[in-house]
Formats: sequence, C-alpha cells, structure tokens
Amino acid sequence: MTTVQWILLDHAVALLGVALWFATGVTAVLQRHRLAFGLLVGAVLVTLTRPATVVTLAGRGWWFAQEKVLLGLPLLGAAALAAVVVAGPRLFAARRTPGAGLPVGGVVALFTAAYAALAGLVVTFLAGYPLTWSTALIAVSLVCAGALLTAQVLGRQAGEHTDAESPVSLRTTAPRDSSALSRRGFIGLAAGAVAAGAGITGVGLLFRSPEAVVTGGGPRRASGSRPPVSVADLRGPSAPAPGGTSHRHTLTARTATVRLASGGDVDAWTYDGQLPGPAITATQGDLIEVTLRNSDVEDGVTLHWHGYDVPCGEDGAPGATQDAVAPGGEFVYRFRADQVGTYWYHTHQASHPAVRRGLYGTLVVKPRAGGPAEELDLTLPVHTFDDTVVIGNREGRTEHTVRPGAPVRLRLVNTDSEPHWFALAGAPFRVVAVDGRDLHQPGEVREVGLRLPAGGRYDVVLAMPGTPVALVLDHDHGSGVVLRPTGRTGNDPALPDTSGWPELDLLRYGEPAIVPFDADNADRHFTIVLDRALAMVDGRPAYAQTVDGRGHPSIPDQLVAEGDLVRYTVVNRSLETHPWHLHGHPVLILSRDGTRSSGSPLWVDTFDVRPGEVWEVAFRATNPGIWMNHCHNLRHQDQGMMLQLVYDGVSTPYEDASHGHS
Ligand SMILES: [Cu+2]
Repeated sequence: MTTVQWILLDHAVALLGVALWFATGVTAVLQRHRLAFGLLVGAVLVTLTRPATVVTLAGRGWWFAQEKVLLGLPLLGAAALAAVVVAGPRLFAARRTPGAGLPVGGVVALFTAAYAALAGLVVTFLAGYPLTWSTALIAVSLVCAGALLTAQVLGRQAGEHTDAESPVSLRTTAPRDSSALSRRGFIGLAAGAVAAGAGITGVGLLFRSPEAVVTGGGPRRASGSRPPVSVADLRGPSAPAPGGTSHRHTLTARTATVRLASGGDVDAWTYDGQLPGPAITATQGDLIEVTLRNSDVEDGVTLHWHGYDVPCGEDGAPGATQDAVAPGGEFVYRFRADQVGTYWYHTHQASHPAVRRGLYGTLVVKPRAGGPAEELDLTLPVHTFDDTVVIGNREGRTEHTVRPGAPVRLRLVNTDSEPHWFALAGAPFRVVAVDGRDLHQPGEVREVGLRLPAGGRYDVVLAMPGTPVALVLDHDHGSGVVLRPTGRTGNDPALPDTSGWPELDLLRYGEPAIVPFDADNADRHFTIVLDRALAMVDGRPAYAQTVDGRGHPSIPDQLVAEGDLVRYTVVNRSLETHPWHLHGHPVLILSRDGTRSSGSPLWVDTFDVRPGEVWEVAFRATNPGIWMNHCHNLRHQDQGMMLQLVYDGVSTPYEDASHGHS
C-alpha cells in the first residue's frame, strides 16, 4: 500500500472509532445496554487497530504520524481504558438485567473516550505537523471541558429524574439536595475556565511568532563575511554574449476581451492584449530586454521567468526583488539567454487570479550551435480559462502537415495549477528535455502517458511516420494536436484509448551520468512538510496550505551561503498534489519515497509531490538573492504555501505588500 492509502485508512479507522465511541455513549444514555455493550466492544476493537496504522505511517516518515503518536493515541488510549474500566463491567452486567443502569460516571467516561477520539482527528486536520505544546494543551483542555460539561448535563438530568420512573433516567448516587446546585455551578465554572483557557491559547497559537530564519544545519547569518548586497543591485548584464544579439520587447499588461483562434471570447488579463502573451524567443547568448508596462491591471503585475535562472533582481517576485508594477508604471528586465530550452513567463503579483486569467507567455531559447533544428518545432502552452482548455490560443484540436521522416519537436508547457496528461499516439518518441534541461540518452518509448506538473515543460521529439500522429490532451480525443503526413488523404485511423497507458516515470528514464556534486555531503538540509492547517496567511487566520504548520509570510526563511550544497526533503502530508517550485535554481532529483533516481540526471524547477510522497532533491546555491520557494498550484500559494530562500548578506529594499496577493 502507498503512504496515502495508509493515511486514508488511518483517517477512516479514526473516524469509525469516533462514531463508535459516540454511539456507545448515546446508547448507554438511552439504556439500550445490550447494544451499548456491543458498540463498546466494537469501539475498543477499532481503537486497538489504530496503533497498527499509525506505526505503519511512522515507518513511512515521522512527519506522517508525529501528532498521532505523541498526542492522539495516548489521549485516546487513556480515555478508552478509563471507559472500559469504569463502564465495561457495568454494561456487561446491565445487558442481562432489565432496569439496571450505568452510573453517570460510566456514561461520562464513554463520552470522554469519544471526545478524545474526536480530538485526535481534529488535531490531525487542523494542526498537523509539527505538534506544538499549544495544540496539545488545547486538545486536552477541550476533552476535559467536554467531560465536565457532559457530567454536568447528565448529573442534572439524573437529579431531575431521581424520583420518576422515566425510561431515560440515570441511576445516580448524588443526593438531590442544595449542594447539587453549587456542585453544578462549580463544574460549570471549571468547564468555562478550561474552555476559555483553551480559546486564549488557541488565539496565541495563531499569532505565535516563529523564528525568522532556519539554517538547515549550516552556520547562522555571518554578517561582515562579505559585503552586504541589495537584490536591487543583482541585475542582469546589458550586452549579449559575443556573437549574440539583443532582443527588445515591450509588454503592456491590460485587461481585454480576447477572441480565441478557435472562436469564443475570454475576459482576460493579458500581456499586449494576447492570449498567451507574445512568445519570446532567442538564441543562446542573446540579450533579452523586456520593458513591462501596466495599463490597467489594478492589482499590479510583474514578469517572472519561470525556470530561467536570471539574476535575482530580474526575477519578478514582488516584495522581494521589486515592487509590483502599478497601472501607469514600468519595469525593465534584462538577462542573457544562457540556458537553452523551453520556459515560460508569468506575473508573480496576485498570481492566483492573474496567471489563470491570462498573464503568461512562453520563452524558448535555441542553441547557437549544435544539431539540426527540427523541421516542425511547436511550442504548446496548455491553459484553462474557466472551463475552456486551450493549447496556444485554440480550443480543441489543431492540425499540422509534416513530411514523413521529418524530425518534430513538441514543447509541452503546463501553465495551469493542476497537472495535465499527454499521450502521443501513432509514433514512438523521446522526451529529450524536462523543464528546459536536456536528459541524458533518453530512450524511445511508445504508449506511455506523460504527466506534466503545473508549471513544468517536456520537450518531446519524434520522427514523423507515414501515418498520422495524435497528441492527446487529458485523454480527450477532441483536444490536442494532429500531425498529418504530407499528401496523406482519407480518414485517420481511430485513436486508441490512451487513459490506460502507464505513466512514464522520469526517475527511471534515460541513462545515468555524472552529476556535479555528492548530495550526501550537503552543507544544509531543509525539511519542507506540506499540509493543511489553521494558520495565519498574510495577517488573517485561514484554513491554510501550510509549510511546517505555518502560512506565508510566517514561514521561516531558509538561509544559505553562496556555494552551499543544499538538500531538501519535501514531504506531502496532505491529500492534494503540490508542484514544488524553487526560483533561481534547478534542483536535482535524488529520490522519491526512498527510491533513488536511477535514470538520467533529472534537473527540474517544478516537481509534483503527490499525497503521501517524500522527495529528496539537491542544488548548489550559486545564484545569490532572495528567492521564492513555493507551491506552483497558485491557489495553494495564495493560501499560504510560500517561503523564501535567502542568501547570507543579501537584503531587499522592497516591502512585502502582498497581504493576500502573494
Ligand atoms: Cu500545493
């Protein structure tokens, strides 16, 4: 079983336990003693299976089970044991003796076990990893408060019915006298105090001030070791490499209603009124200079060069590397096209609505020298506008005619927040590059599916056969690209059902090669645990997408020094996929769920951490700056899942004014 299956099983067992403990308590109150005893046996059995699922999860990684091991199970175990001891024998006897009852204490014990079971589940969903003292205190307090309130309510009922022959009466040893009132008053007061204390602690927890920086086991900030530098001064060169040329573009962000090539209008935010924005192309060594203007995008805009390792001052991260460009404003980006490959650009300001609404485009850099260019070279950015999925600016299928034997390159770009599936039917092919970086000796494959993470790119190369080829998007035969051999007439053969094709695992694709570092000797090692929890996001409490239990901007910065070898362990505790994206550096994939990458070295800028997965990646810190490090599901990013990688000695003059517009 996969880790996420164990997570789901553990949730199911925990939920069943909650239901059974509550049912036991309720049936005991209703004096259905036979049923209550049966439910108690069921609750105990289910509770006894929890350690098995929790221990298995802990074996997959401490992050998956910490709060269950340290709080949930001990709390439930203690309460369940008390319930069995206090209520078990009485229920066992009562089930054969009509009219016999369970003392209030026994019923309270049963409900307390139910509260404890519920508290464990709630802690898992609302607090998660890492467990804090505040969380533990709140959980225990609430269980105690629940027990006290239950005792008070049941005690009052028992008191009212002492003299009556009521079917819901509870046998009680407490005499009905004037002291009962003061006792209830005392219990109410105590319960109120506990609840208030828990509430205050909870508020305190939301506002707890975290450490500002984590060092990943490396030295702390070393002021004075090198002159401090501002990101504002970490700018690109102003001339191309020898032999290169300069490309100057002006992109103007503006709202527009855009007619797609396939028909249909999109109410969009655009660069230059186009969807996607103008395609930027260059040859290796060229200088790319883009003047960004903002006409009327009220939230402001930037240009982030996704996967392109530009100097930090060109990175387009508002609040870190520049101020967002407001309507009427302007910012000039300049960088050298040193990396060959398929990339894209998008705004990084209010990116959750803004990229979705159209503020993106492609960036393709071709080699200056090298092998022959492909005869057909298509850049295919996939994007979803509301429910309309487009490739480039077309819905549905596009067709191209290709000479049989001609080499073809398809540059697949996922500009959405969710993964897309591609299947190439009709020809063997190679995935020659991932996220712009060439793979080492990628082998020919066929009838495999390609799962492209949010923000990711695959370059697919094939030789055009004498029969049609179809690139199918998301298993929808009506969506994709058809390549038709020149001169071919007649009907196309029927497309196969691609939905059952296995996924090409890039961690086992291509041939190994020497990598530039030994990741076992990292200078710093950071663990990034992804989950959902109650946390502050941009100054507001939210059910956030969290890193180590916190939301942006309260997640501590990761500190590195230039030249450090940095290792990340990225853990997904949640039930959603998180495409992790570090700015400014490609990361080398080391392993997934403990299985080492065994194919070509895989350098990516975005990797999909699916539910329950643990990824190990590494990179060399060679690009000084302050870099965003976030989930590229932009809704998740907006809900808190973003932090910063900060180089020692680098500061920013820009204020994070995002507050909900990260
Ligand atoms: Cu995410």
